[in-house]
Amino acid sequence: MTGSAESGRDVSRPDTAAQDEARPVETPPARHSRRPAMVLVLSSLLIVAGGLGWWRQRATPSANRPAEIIPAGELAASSPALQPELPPPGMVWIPPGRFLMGNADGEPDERPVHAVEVSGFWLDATEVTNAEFARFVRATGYVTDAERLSSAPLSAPGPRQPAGAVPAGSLCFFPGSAPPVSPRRPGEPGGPAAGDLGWRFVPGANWRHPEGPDSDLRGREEHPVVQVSHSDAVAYCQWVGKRLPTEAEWEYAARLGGELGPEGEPPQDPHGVWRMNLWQGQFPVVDEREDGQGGPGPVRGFPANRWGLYGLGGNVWEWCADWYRPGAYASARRVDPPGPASGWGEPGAEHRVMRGGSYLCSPGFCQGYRASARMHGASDSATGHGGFRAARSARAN
Ligand SMILES: [Ca+2]
Ligand SMILES: [Ca+2]
Repeated sequence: MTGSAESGRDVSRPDTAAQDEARPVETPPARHSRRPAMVLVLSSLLIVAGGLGWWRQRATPSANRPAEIIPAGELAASSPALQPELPPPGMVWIPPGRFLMGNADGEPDERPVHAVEVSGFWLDATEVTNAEFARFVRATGYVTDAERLSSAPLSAPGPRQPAGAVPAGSLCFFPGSAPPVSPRRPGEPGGPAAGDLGWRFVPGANWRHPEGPDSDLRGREEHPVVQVSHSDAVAYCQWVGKRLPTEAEWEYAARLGGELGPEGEPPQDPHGVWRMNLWQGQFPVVDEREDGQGGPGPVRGFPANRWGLYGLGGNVWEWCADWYRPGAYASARRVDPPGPASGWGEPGAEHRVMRGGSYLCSPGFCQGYRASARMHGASDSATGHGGFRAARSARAN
């Protein structure tokens, strides 16, 4: 597991994020030159955030914080009339509006809170399913990154393998394979390594075999596709005439859709019923599955939010269009921000944004299901809890 520990240091974010926030012009952190395959795996380890994710002793929302600091947002006055066309199948119209993006009590990369205006757009009601992705692959012959990229398994014991010396594969999570978690954040001295959190590189793991060659998709047609990279998600979206949502669109839909509630609310309803597929119990040892789901579950497994969107929070992380930079909010455009022009990370493996958390997130560990929480991974990286949903701009009349 030595490689995992090293990778944790390489991808840790807090210091960099804090520095970037103080700098209007960001400079990517200095990096050692590494083999591309290593870079892929290192980057992949970052998006195992449900386990490796940013470790967070999250601040309790300030009791004296004015309510208007983090509002629910508001819709443009004419929004009900702006739905420009008949709904594309499986998509929901998100009316234009404005909101305060970010979280003053969140991680450094969630700051500063800033006003954003979002044009109306279409958003898939659910995460893209295995059945939908299979149709794309059957029609195009597309081969995903995890099916074709050879990567050295850093989580395996023994000497590192040269790039190309091992089969293609991806990172899989195995609950119960790890000791109790450290109170420290992954990557910090004394903090848990990815391997200690239950993650292993598995040759032959890909979207068809999410947990490795012996696994398959039988009975999981309506589960979200996983083990897909940002590049894979973009390819799918292009095929169906859509695109990935921007990070601002995603957060706007989550906040105003009401699914995730105000910041700091638990992801349970007032009766204690879980509203999304998360992890219950001590991570990563025991998932008590109080929400009825262990691992990714059906994309409509929990009630939709007020706009008819399912599973924004939890189930699987969702790729967004934006490049990731920890200090991006300091210079974000107010209207339909597209995100920064380039990504943070190793040259050739720059990172894209992911949102929403996964079935590995929990109130006591990774709180990635929060509306403002940000995660990221290299464009070519894939994991067992990473998927996506697609968006589409309104067509001009
Ligand atoms: Ca669950
Ligand atoms: Ca989700």
